[in-house]
Amino acid sequence: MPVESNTISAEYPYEENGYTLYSCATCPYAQRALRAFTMAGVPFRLVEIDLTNKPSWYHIVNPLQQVPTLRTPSGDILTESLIIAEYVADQFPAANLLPTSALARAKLRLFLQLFSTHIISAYYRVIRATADSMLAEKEKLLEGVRVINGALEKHWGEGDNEGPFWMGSRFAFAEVATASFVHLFRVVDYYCDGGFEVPDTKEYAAFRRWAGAIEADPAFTNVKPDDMKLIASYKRFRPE
Ligand SMILES: N[C@@H](CCC(=O)N[C@@H](CS)C(=O)NCC(=O)O)C(=O)O
Repeated sequence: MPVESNTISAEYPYEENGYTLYSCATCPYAQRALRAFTMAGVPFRLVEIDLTNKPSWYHIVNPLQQVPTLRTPSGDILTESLIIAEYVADQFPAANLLPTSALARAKLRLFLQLFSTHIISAYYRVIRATADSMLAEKEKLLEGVRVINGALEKHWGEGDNEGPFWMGSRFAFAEVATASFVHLFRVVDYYCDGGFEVPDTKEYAAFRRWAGAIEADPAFTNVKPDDMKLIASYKRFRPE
C-alpha cells in the first residue's frame, strides 16, 4: 500500500523515515519487489520510473538506472529484484513468504534458478525471434515449461504438499518471484507467429495448474499490469 508524501530531497524524491520503491509497472522484475511489499502489508512510497524517459536524478539512486530499486528508512539503497524481495521477506517474517528451514529455502532457490535458466531466458529469445528462428525458440520455451513441470511434480510428490503453489495452498515467495513472468506468456502469445499456448496435456498439467492458480490469486491480480500495456512495453524487443 503506497503512502502519499511530498518529500523531495535536494537530489531525488524519497520517503523520509520510510520505504521508497522505484519501479515501473510493466517491468516483471520490479513486480517482484512490489508484490513482496504488498503481500507483507508494509507501507511504502512508490516512485514510477519511465524507462523511456528516465528522470535526470535516477542515476543517483541507481547508477545502473534499472528498476526495481529500494531505499530503506535508514537511507540504504538495495537493487536486484530477488534481493529486494528476499529482504522484505526476511524483514517482515509475519508475512510467511519464505520457508523457515534451510533445506526448504535451498530447494526454493534451486527452483527459482531453474525457472530463470529455462523460462526467463527463453521468453526473451522468443520475443526477439525472427520469422526464421521463431519455431525453434518456441520449442525451447516449451522444453523449459516441461522442466518446470517436472520440478513442480517432484516437489509436490515430496512430503504432504499438494500444491497448487510451491509452498502448498499459499501464494508465497516462489510465486512472488515468478508470477510476473508467467504473465509474460500473454506477450509471447501476442507477438509470436501462430500464437503460443502451453498444451493442455499430461506433460504440462502441473505447470498449467500452478500458472492457473497464480493468475487467479489476488496477490497476482492486485499488482499485475494491464495486458495491453504490458504487450505494448515489449514492442521495442521485436525485430523490425
Ligand atoms: N537483474 C535485475 C534486472 C532488472 C531489469 O532488467 N529491469 C529493467 C526493466 S524490466 C530495466 O530497468 N531496464 C533499464 C532500461 O530499460 O533502461 C533485477 O532482477 O532487478
